[in-house]
Amino acid sequence: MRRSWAARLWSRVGGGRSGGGGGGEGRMRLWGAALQAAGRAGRREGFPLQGHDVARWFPGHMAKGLRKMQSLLKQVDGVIEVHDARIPLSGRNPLFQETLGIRPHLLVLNKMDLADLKEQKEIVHHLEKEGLKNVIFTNCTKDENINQVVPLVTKMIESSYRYHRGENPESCIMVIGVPNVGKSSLINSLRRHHLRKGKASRVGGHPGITRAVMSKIQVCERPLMFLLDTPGVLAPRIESVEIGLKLALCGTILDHLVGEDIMADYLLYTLNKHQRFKYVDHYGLGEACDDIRSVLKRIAVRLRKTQRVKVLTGTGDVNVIQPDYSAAAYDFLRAFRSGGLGRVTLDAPAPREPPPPAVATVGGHAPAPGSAG
Ligand SMILES: Nc1nc2c(ncn2[C@@H]2O[C@H](COP(=O)(O)OP(=O)(O)OP(=O)(O)O)[C@@H](O)[C@H]2O)c(=O)[nH]1
Ligand SMILES: [Mg+2]
Repeated sequence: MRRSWAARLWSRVGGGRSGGGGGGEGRMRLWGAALQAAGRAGRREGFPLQGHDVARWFPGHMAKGLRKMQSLLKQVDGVIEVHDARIPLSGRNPLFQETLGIRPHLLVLNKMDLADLKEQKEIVHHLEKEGLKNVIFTNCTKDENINQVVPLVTKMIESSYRYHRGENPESCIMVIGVPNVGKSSLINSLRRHHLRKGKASRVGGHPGITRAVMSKIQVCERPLMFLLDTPGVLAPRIESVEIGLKLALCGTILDHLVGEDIMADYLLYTLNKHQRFKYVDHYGLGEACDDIRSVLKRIAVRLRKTQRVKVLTGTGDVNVIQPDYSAAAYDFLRAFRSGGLGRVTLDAPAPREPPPPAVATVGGHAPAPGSAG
């Protein structure tokens, strides 16, 4: 299939492991180095997107939900936009900024437990440049950083030019975001943290769990704060196939609308590109590889996921046992989504601009304007 010279080279680099002399730790180190080298040398330089459509998924409940959210905007004091920390720079619905972005706005990058946070600073810097000054990373399943949400929202509301609270001490915040990013989980987590109360909003592992704008849910007593849960809303037109694939990998679009096969291939491409090689150990593959068919075949064999296929030959029907590629792709996606393949961030922030060149000074003083060098 799509097996470039580089991929072949990669397999050879990996293959050198068994042939190499020595053993134990030395070999492990060598193997680690080989993987690194392979990561640089053997991965695909790009992902072929031609011939693929951008997934479209804008069912009725999303359009209805968005209308309702717009109509309720006047009654809320602020907006918490929840997004997936694995795609901090892409996939947010631009309609939110256009139609709902006028209120005090907090961006919660949730599922931080699944994201590779080594470039967190660069990401925050990048978002700041886009005008997003209030960003928090959270893990709603373990209530990590949840204690920061209410104080920050309160501060944002109080410093907003619309703030004239008068007698009414309560605030109401709308929680928005694309599907399956953890909006309802955030509400439940805040209630657990501040009120020691159980779930108030239904949560689920696939997109489209919350179907309608819900009534106000109290999440804190002091200060008195209510949150409005809303259905996940995707942009009616997703910007590009690549963003669609990232959204799909994070489970915000129904898998079958995109196709598990291309999602698995894009996942493999991304893991290799970002040098996240945990999948090699996870499936006992022995070596990194950039050919999805070969990876899925080995996953299927390892998981004993095979299927009988009838093949018509000249002498009659023959039952052939084949690897179940779909089951393997599904397992690969599920492992990624549950963190089994390690922490991965699918977006890479643009490199920071280099600092301006230092002005040469003489004796600690900058040269006077217009003076000769
Ligand atoms: N690993 C991890 N999983 C999370 C986190 N927060 C939520 N989840 C899981 O993500 C899935 C979606 O959570 P929901 O709270 O239903 O997401 P939602 O945004 O309300 O989804 P819709 O209502 O469908 O738009 C569930 O399986 C949650 O358990 C988190 O911080 N880390
Ligand atoms: Mg929900």
